Amino acid sequence: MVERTEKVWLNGELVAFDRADVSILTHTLHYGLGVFEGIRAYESPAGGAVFRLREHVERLLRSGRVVEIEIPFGTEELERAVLDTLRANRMSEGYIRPIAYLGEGAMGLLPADNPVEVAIAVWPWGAYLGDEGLERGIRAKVSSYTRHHPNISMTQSKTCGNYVNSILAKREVTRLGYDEAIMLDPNGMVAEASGENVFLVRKGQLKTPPLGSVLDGITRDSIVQIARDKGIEVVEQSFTRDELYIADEAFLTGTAAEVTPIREVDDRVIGSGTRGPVTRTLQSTYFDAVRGKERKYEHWLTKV
Ligand code: PPE
Repeated sequence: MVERTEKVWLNGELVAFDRADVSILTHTLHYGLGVFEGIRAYESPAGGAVFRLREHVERLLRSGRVVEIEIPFGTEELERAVLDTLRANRMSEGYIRPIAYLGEGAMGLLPADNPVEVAIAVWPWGAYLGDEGLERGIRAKVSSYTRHHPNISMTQSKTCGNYVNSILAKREVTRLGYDEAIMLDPNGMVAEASGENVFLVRKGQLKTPPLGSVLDGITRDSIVQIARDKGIEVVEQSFTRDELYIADEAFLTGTAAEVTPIREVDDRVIGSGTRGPVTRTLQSTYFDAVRGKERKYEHWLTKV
């Protein structure tokens, strides 16, 4: 179970965790139309810092725009709120979960005047796919569930309801003994994992599916920048599941999962069956960047 912290930010105020309750008629609870973010803060030599706070807050606002949830706070207010929530809980490292949801008002599928509520919770969260996963890599399986078609549920918004599809996929493959689900888009091309973007490495080149059926991941973007800075060629190009089978290396990226190597897909060993050299380099630079140990990427950090 996730560890409860003392305070939650709710609609502009820090309140005790137990007082941050919602009504049973919360519209989002019934129909899934809400938007959320996942952000991490890390301990750095200069104290706690949030990784790419501005980009996460902006994506939250964009998510709202896509599904017509008008968030009644601006970028700077939300940035301040994230920092205040961490401080109120005396946390310099951890996971941050802002959520904007439709509160109590109308029921039914036309939530015209339901209030838009905004909450920010934080909690300590270790390696999402395990410490061993970060080091040795995880075993993935292609799910029988297809990832969203943009005309069914749009993919550029982190909409709460989108994650039903992710949960079905994740449950399916973990029940079979795998660590993570890889999902194909409606055309059968690799899209993303249940909550991470996917990359492969082949002949020194890095490849990740283009935006369309995948979320514009902030870790994905960070890895693309880090790779290009290192002179590694990066292409955003669709690929099939079998291209993944014959990759030299593969890995997942996400705020929660960070940079997690994939050592097997559908029981095919990827490359050497462990974390490959390109993955290792990118992962290690990523961890240095988030922990304030890479000068070049210090602009990605906001001090708590
Ligand atoms: N795709 C999906 C579907 C997704 O949910 C995430 C984040 C990503 C890609 C990677 O995006 P980014 O975090 O900006 O690099 N998934 C969040 C939710 C995890 C959860 O279990 O909750 C996350 O990583 O915070």
